[in-house]
Amino acid sequence: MKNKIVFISGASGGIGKACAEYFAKDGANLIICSRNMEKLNDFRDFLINSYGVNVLAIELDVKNREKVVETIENLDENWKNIDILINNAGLAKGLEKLYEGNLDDFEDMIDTNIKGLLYLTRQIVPLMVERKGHVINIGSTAGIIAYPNGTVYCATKAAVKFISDGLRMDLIDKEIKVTNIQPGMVETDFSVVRFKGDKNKADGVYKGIEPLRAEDIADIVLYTAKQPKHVQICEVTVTPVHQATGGYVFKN
Ligand code: 8X3
Repeated sequence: MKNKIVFISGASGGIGKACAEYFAKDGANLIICSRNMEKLNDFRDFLINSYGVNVLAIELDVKNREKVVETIENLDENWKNIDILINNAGLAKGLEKLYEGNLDDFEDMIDTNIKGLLYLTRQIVPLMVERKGHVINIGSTAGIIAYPNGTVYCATKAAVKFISDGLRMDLIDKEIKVTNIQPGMVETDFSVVRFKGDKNKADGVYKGIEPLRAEDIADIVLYTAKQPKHVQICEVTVTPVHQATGGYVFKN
């Protein structure tokens, strides 16, 4: 990945952060974005010092359409040569029956997981069409089969699958690959965010099962990015050994 430019949303924690480290270790230069600038600046310094790559850290809430447009338009010309876009920013909020759920949570998930991904993709893919590129979306097993109390989250990840499929078709005559990575249970702060800071509840999700780690996903993302130019990995579904679907899990 030497001299490649990789743009990663949601890069201050979890899968996005692990991806940034794996790509930096492999020599890529990075544009890392997050809402949390304090964490992001420390992480940028760590990446530069540890791996000697160039890293641009940008405060960005992908929900903010104007800010996304402005951020990409205002990138220095060199940084506009983005080779790989990793659409990682996403979240689950709440675990409730749809008819009892919180509308603000619904909107937060839809605005981040679908609209934010679309804003970035719409701005960055045109920068790739004259050259070549790769869009890697972080979907979910939740986008393949719904699970109880997760309807809206699952629907947003189903949208990520269909956006990935449609974009792959739209780019059929271009040298641009589209990959949808669909992880099952990954222990990050995903469940802490879902349960709005309730750490006990979040820990309960992963009790009795060995979940995936963010690094497991980063390793797969990097693998998909390193394929020969004629090889496009369209989808990867990856779960812990004791998880079959989002809602079907064996716990000891
Ligand atoms: C997260 C997958 O199974 O934890 O995208 O809902 S799961």
